[in-house]
Amino acid sequence: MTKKLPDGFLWGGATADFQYEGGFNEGGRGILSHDYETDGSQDNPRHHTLKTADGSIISPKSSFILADDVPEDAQPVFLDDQYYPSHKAVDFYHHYKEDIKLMAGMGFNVFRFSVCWSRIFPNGEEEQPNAEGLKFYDDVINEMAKYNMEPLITICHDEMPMNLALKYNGWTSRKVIDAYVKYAKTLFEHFGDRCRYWLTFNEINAVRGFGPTGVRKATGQDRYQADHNMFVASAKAVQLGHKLVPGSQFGTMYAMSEVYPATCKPEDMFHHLQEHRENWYFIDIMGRGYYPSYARELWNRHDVKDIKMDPEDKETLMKGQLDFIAFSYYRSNTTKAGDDWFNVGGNKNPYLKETPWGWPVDPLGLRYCMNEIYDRIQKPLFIVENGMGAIDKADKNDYVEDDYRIDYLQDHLSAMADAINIDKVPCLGYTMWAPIDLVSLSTGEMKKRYGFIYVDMDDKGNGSLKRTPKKSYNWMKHIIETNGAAL
Ligand code: BGP
Repeated sequence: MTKKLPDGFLWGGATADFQYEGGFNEGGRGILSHDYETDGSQDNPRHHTLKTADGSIISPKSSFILADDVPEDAQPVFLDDQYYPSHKAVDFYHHYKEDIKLMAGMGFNVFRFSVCWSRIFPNGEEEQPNAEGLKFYDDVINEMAKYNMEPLITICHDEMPMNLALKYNGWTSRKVIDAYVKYAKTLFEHFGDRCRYWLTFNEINAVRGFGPTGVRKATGQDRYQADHNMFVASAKAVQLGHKLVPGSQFGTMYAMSEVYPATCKPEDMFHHLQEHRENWYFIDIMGRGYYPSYARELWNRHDVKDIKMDPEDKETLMKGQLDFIAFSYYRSNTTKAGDDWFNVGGNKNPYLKETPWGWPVDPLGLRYCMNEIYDRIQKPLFIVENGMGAIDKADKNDYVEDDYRIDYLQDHLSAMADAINIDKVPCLGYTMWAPIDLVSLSTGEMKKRYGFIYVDMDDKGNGSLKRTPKKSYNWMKHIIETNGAAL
């Protein structure tokens, strides 16, 4: 069966502002929740070390953004001896022309990037947006247009202006819904003439492991309240976007990893069903527009007593359903009865090889996921992240022979093509994570690289930042040229 994809298929790459952009104190940008993430050199790879105004040091253990004990009146400051990767990242802020040209060289017709919320509303609550921030993304989008590359904009990639996190306890507050909708409206009004595809959130179900952005003590009750508020925020943005940007299409991005039962023991299988619902919860609510019947059982499992909902939320969710289902896929997981709900991925799958980071490599799992999501929601898909984090060894000319990456992508793209061509699952496009080396989210390091393009920079931000295509660059170029036929 041919691997050639339908005409109009979107080929591209995906990035996130705080991992890629840098320029954290330029162009009027405000402080972002993720500006406090340190590099991966400490025990906890995603560490946030803050010093509050009263001089105390806070090192959170597990929450996504805020330590459990950040006081309400905290004014965190940066520590001099600490390296914060988001501040510089790999400096797309000053390299965007060069980077877009390199991506266009591979034939990308779409590029997924996230707008940095605090570049547009520095503290999240200003009356007027920051004109310099809007101009930066104008420049980026206009540069892309020169190469017929269209944007896929992530409105919120895990982050928020730090002020909103501290003042309102992040997404637990409906005030943040208002701030988000105002921010989204600004983007629609400003970029809507050049952007048809939008993602309201990145990996919204990742709150399972990380906790919702900006929330202290992200336990069951607060977590599920924050989730609800994000569902409402997304649904409001979708409705507004449809009105303000005719023809626009919306997704929210899910972290998908097919979860297998460890054995065919009925208890493992039932646990697997419940485990699935931990993720389907998000897709069902946002894709179908209402809470599923199993929600109550899920809340009970997480000690959730009562989620505050406004009377009009039900209608908002129904009217703000997503147009397509976007997802990331890197790996599959295996679960068994008794596993902690937060410990997905703790079991080995004896049938799969793993990446250097212990992520099982499972291309057929991608085809399985695509079928499963489409069977359930019946809306087109968009694969907006997939790729292989590896330790790349550059030669003296900064050239990397990344055959392992080519193998990974070859197998995953073939599985995707089979889902589209054989199983008839509609899929709008594929944006590989990340077309250029950038800071890894889970480790805060540059050691874990994904790109087709090598960036000369180490974990502490040292290096020339020179960009050099890897072997996979030309390979991908050929795949795109043939619209998949060469797979
Ligand atoms: C996803 C995120 C990305 C990205 C990717 C790879 O969860 O949406 O931001 O970083 O994972 O993860 P990592 O960088 O930890 O390897």
